[in-house]
Amino acid sequence: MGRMIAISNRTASDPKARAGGLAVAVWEALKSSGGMWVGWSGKLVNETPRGVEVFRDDGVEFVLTDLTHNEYEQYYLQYANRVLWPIFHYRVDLASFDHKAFAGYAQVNQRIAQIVGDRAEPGDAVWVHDYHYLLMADCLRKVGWKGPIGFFLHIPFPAPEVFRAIPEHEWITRAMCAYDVIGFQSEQDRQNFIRHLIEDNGGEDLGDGRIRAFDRTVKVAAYPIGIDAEGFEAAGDTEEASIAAEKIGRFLGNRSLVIGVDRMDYSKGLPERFEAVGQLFDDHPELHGKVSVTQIAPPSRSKVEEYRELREQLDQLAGRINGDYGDLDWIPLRYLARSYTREELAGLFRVARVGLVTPLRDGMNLVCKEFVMAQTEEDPGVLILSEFAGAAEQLQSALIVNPYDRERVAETIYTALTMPVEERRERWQQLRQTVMEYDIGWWRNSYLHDLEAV
Ligand code: GDG
Repeated sequence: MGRMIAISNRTASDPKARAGGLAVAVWEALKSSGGMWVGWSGKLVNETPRGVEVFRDDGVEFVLTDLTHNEYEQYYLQYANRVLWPIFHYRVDLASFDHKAFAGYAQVNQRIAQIVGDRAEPGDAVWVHDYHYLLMADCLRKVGWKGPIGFFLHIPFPAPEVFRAIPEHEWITRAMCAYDVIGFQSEQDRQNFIRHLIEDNGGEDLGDGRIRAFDRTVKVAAYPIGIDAEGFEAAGDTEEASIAAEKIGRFLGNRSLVIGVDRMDYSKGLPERFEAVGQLFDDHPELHGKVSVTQIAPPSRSKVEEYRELREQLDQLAGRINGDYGDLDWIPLRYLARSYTREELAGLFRVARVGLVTPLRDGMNLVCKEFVMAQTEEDPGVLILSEFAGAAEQLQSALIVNPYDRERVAETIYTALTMPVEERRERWQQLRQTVMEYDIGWWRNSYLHDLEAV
């Protein structure tokens, strides 16, 4: 195969952005093929024409474009983040539809396609990432690109009944069928999409993952994304990790730590989690002063109203819970609206007795896999995982919960806190094996294997 051309909203053009799972995987795939990475520069300009910035780093060619303020508003803030994100996470109530936003979204997809079309050569393969670029294959075909195009969706694909709430759903589905390979995080997502093709669009199942719809044949499969498992394990052994562990240790004394780390997003179930923590201290007065729950939640998308409202809701809830249960020498729920480095997180995970990962919906969720890799055999912590995270299909040895069931989540935290070390070890070993086997390298290879077969 020739070069790999990756397209994503943001690229890892800044070496500091190459720490996350996706960025590492795509970066490695591009480096080995002398590939190209196309996306938004992160800069906003007032008028067209705006520039295309091209530079090379370590054999990878970055092609970045600025967006106008108007494009940013329609494509990114409105359509991607206020239509697709909420709907794909089953939050029809939070979606706000607007035909103008879709036009802006389609326009940016077309503009990026033009940039790629001008540069792609026979033999190259295109790999498109995430919900920002659902229409990309169709746009690329329009500019004459005939080579293979793969798509990977990092977030869930909803049940067809929910997807159909999007006014432009037909257009989107038809455009998606211009891809050769469509990858999802979970079996559930894959089934939702196939059901939508067959039941709503007259598609036909051809077997071995191939579906015929809109006069095209598309391969549809699940490729659960993993983490750089060894890398994260090693992050827990760094000095930065020990310093963070020591620092929180001074605050904890001999209390047990329950930890959560999530981008501040309504899909992550944070208010529900806080309520469950309140319930835990209500049901178990014997835990007062003995357990500290720490939630790290770096704010995100603060330009979107629903995210600002979430912030206010969390501030209030944390205040109430600490007001109700706290004491002179004890803060039951610590909530830190800021980010920490990957090494610091690894250090904090290692100290924690319980990892709380309770999203209401999540494509995969990488935090739960990182939590597993940060534990040690001697004294492993317990993972509590939402049944609505894609990762739940793989990590059945975690304590699986329904994040809406406050009383049950509270009781599960109690179970985790009192679990004997033998059981903790057994569960952790199973989890660790899965996270190691299905790591980020496995994900990249299995996806690219199918794309190359096109
Ligand atoms: C999307 C999908 C899917 C978090 N806080 C800090 C920090 N993080 C890191 C975590 C983890 C990453 O960010 C978050 O990944 P998640 O998978 O948990 O969630 P999303 O951001 O919503 O990602 C998701 C993923 O794409 C990949 O396909 O799994 O379902 O929604 O790596 O550790 N990192 C640092 N400081 C923080 O404070 N450095």
